[in-house]
Amino acid sequence: MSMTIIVTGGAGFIGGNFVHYLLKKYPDYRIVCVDCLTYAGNMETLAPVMQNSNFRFVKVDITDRENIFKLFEEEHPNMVVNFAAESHVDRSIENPGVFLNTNIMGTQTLLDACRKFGIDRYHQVSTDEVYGDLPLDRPDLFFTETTSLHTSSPYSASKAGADLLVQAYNRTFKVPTTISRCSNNYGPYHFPEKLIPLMIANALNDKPLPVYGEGINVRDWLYVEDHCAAIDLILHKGLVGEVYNVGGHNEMRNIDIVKLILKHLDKPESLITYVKDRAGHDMRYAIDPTKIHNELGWLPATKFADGIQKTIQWYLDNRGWWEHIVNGEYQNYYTKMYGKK
Ligand code: NAD
Ligand code: TDX
Repeated sequence: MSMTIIVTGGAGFIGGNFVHYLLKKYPDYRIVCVDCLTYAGNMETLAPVMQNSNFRFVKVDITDRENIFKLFEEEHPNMVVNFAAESHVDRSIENPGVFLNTNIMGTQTLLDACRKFGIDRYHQVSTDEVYGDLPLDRPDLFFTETTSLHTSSPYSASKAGADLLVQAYNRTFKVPTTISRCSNNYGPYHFPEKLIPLMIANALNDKPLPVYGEGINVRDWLYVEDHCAAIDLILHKGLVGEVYNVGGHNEMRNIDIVKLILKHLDKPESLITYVKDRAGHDMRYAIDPTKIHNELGWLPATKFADGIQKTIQWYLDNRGWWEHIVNGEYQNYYTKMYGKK
């Protein structure tokens, strides 16, 4: 069956990977990417698909009600997948307002458009951070879909607010929604302000690798393509009104990731620099993916050892993509954020 899918935030890391994934897997689907191109949006990520006749890029802010409604009127989408968000915890500590506006009000605008024009599915791409964190000394604890929301940063609070709104629109207005809550992603096109791409870029440039606190915080890493496959399954087989946790049981300490990257690149550990910890820093994230495995048959395909190797190779092969970023406006952010640490 042919269909039109609006993918918001498709010029960003996961949304960009998802656009590539969909166009490859469903050559007859029409994919309409909506992105306002904040600092995190990059048209170079979409360059390989811009000439595809089934692909359309529209530069619109998801909070821009008039133009979002106009687009729905033009495209009559069957589905919307909302990746568009302010996504970096550190930036949310510096400037919470834009997070609330994009992540909550932008979600409301999209939901209102779905309500007005009708939709088969609205999918909200959420995060494990809505559950808060787990203690390091309780490795038996995991986040399930029924774990209560307990946020730490303005970023996670804004994502939790959006999730609640999605569930309210499902119950009150019968908008057919689903939500996925995924753990930390890594892979190609990852903006080099996040841990893995930042450490790769700095190591390649022989710059210090800034590790927050003692580097013992734990994240549960998933290769981005596995996240794309999970969302694809939820869209096609998931049940309306449901929440699905997505994660691959791959918990690692930050310091171990950083050391692994240095080893792969044959760079010295003396590049590691411990810096002031993130305010409110979550200790450990760990997803229990039993529900999506049992109900939809999802399992991650990429082992971390292979995924990190592929990711490092991608950054070596695509220096232009990230060098444009680290040499551009991002420099000002980097000096501001790490100059005082
Ligand atoms: P990203 O920051 O790389 O990309 C976000 C994209 O959204 C950018 O292209 C940006 O231009 C666009 N955008 C931002 N504000 C917008 C607005 N107002 N209107 C239109 N477009 C706008 O983010 P990402 O890492 O790809 O994350 C995508 C989604 O997945 C987010 O919702 C995030 O909360 C969620 N998520 C991310 C991770 C992760 O590890 N990166 C894990 C779980 C969930
Ligand atoms: O310079 C750094 N040094 C460092 O030690 C940076 C940027 C990060 N860190 C630490 C903080 C975290 O413990 O590494 C860990 C990962 O940090 P980020 O890459 O900023 O990711 P995180 O805060 O875990 O959030 C990510 O995963 C969940 C995404 O950015 C979110 O969008 C997603 O919801």
